[in-house]
Amino acid sequence: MERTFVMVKPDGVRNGLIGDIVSRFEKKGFTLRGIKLMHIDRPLAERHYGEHREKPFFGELVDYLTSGEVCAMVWEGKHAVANARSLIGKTNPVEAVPGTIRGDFAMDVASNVVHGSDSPENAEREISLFFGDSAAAVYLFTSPPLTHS
Ligand code: DAT
Ligand code: MG
Repeated sequence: MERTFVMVKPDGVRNGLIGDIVSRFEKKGFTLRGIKLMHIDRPLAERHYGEHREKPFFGELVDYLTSGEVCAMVWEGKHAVANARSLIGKTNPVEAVPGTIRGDFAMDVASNVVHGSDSPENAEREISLFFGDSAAAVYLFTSPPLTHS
């Protein structure tokens, strides 16, 4: 069984989309393994999106991710990474088809409501970052570390 890291971003939390997003993953057949509401700090946001450090939108991306609470989740299932990415839809909501989360709930690439890991390796890295002992964050609600499966 594969795991993936999914996060409802601050605009998704502000707009009341946690329930709908969780529901879509449950109905698809995923198993929820971890969930917490948290406010992430800038170093964690920068580590999470480290691959985009040189991109012109990096500063704006970190501002956005730290602008409010996020809902961090671990979902498990067959081909969890690829199945989650297909539920989420294309990065740019303009291209995300209706029926996907971004196709239904987002307009702009800079605030596209949800994150999903892009590979099993990155999924485990992100699960450690957000659910491991050393996660540099203020937890509103917390759960035991999920680093060891
Ligand atoms: P994804 O989130 O689909 O994996 P990504 O890893 O390429 O997409 O980019 C990470 C996030 O960065 C993305 O969800 C939204 C933001 N982003 C990507 N391209 C952008 C752009 N051209 N302008 C502003 N934000 C962008
Ligand atoms: Mg990505």
